[in-house]
Amino acid sequence: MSAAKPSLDDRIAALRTVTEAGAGRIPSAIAGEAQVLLHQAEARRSRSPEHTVIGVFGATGSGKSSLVNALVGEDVAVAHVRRPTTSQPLAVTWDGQGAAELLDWLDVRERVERQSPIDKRATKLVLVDLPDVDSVEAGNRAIAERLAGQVDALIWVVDPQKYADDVLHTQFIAPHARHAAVTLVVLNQIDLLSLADRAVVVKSLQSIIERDGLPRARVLPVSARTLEGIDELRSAIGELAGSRAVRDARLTADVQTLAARIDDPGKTPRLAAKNAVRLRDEVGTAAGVDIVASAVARSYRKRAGQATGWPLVSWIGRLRADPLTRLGLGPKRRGDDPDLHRTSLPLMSAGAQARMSMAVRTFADDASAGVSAPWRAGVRTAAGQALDTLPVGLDLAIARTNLPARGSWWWAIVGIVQWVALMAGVVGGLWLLGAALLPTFGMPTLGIPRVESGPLEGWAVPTLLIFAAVLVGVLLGLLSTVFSAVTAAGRRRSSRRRLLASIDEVVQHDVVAPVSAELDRARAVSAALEVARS
Ligand SMILES: Nc1nc2c(ncn2[C@@H]2O[C@H](COP(=O)(O)OP(=O)(O)O)[C@@H](O)[C@H]2O)c(=O)[nH]1
Ligand SMILES: [Mg+2]
Repeated sequence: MSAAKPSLDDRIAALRTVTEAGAGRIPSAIAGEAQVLLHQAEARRSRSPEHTVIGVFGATGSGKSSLVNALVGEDVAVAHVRRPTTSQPLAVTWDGQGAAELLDWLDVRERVERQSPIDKRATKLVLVDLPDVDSVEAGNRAIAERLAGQVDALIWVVDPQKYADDVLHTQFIAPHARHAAVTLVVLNQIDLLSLADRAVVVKSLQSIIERDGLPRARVLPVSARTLEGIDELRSAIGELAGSRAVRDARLTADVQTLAARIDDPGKTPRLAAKNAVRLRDEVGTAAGVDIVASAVARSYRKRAGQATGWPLVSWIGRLRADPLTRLGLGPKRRGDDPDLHRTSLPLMSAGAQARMSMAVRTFADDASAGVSAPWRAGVRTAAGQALDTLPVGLDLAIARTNLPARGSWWWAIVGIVQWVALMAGVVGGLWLLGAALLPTFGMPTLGIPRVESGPLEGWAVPTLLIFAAVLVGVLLGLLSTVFSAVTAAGRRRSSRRRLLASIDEVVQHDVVAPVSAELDRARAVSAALEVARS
């Protein structure tokens, strides 16, 4: 954070961010107040921000109207025919041209305009004489209360008799304590006090004001009758009206106070990549990644067995269905819509569902560790919504995955060799059979050649052919089994990898993204709160 305090604009923008990003996470009453305040801030700032509106508040008979007259130097307030007691606010404006809209917004209809400023710094001033805050008329009280919420600065007028009145302090002054910087407390009618008593009363009033929560508010002793202290009051008003910072102080304090009442979502941790990986793996397992990967391996081995096994027995394999086809994941045909293609995996079992919910919940809780309760609940809800969509989404993702389903190039070669070997064996067998049987039918004898030298000397060639055929068939079968087992294991691994990549897309979209959007919101609110509060 920079050392410079944020401007009022920054604070208002921050509060707006808080209400927008925090919608649903902030108690609705406070959210409502924030809306009202934002609305009010916008309204005030779009209506003559150069004018300073100062309201004169106080109890019945404290001398508010007299004080306004004394400040103006004419009987503007009392002179007004329709005002036996003040029941409608009256605005005295300087440089009033631009202030009309502002007064409309304040709903102050009685207006008087004056030319010469009460202080040279207060060239653009609106001084509002108000009904009594303790008026027996509820309507009058309401007007005073409303304007206390709208003016830029407040003057509290008290008199020596009622300055300590508890109701005035607890119900009116204390609730506006946050505006101490733009509050003046005027002890009027000091002409009624002896010099010695003045000091005592001012001191006493000062300490009450401090207890109200306004330690820095100035207490000004004046008399609207003798005009004692009026120049000091004019000068204090000039000081308020002359500074932009003062004009912004009221809204700044309102934004700060409201922001302080909104709970900070807290320090939001960054999403840990390893947690997303764990989520993917757990969800993948629940969705049947291992079942499919092992089906890919078994399918490969089955087809390898059919293609490369000993031809006399390998056909038996054909009687069993292919494990991949059984899952609805057989070779894809052109024209298949991958988005419509569902697998025939059994619907997620209750156990798998539980495992998936657990993984999603764990992920949400880990992701929101240290975040305040409503935001944590929000993160959990955002993640929980995925539980409805995940089963179908995951199934489609598995169906969409391009699984290694093709055979290996060497199958055909081994297959041909197996057939050649078998043929050789058959030739050898027929040969021996022919040699034994032909003479009994009176046909010419079939010669059986023998090996003439070497280690196999003396062996009949057809017998050797049979032996060689069996040997080649068995050895090749064994060798192929070993090869295909190794390849199948590789395919199982690569299928797992591809399936998990597909699963990851779904998990990212359905779980990780909503959770991280929720955390981004929390982060935005936290950062904006810091600006609005500082
Ligand atoms: N002695 C004295 N009387 C005052 C002073 N200011 C106001 N008054 C009187 O107090 C009464 C109420 O004054 P007013 O201005 O109508 O009070 P408001 O109800 O607060 O507007 C009137 O009779 C005034 O003349 C003052 O400074 N000294
Ligand atoms: Mg009055």
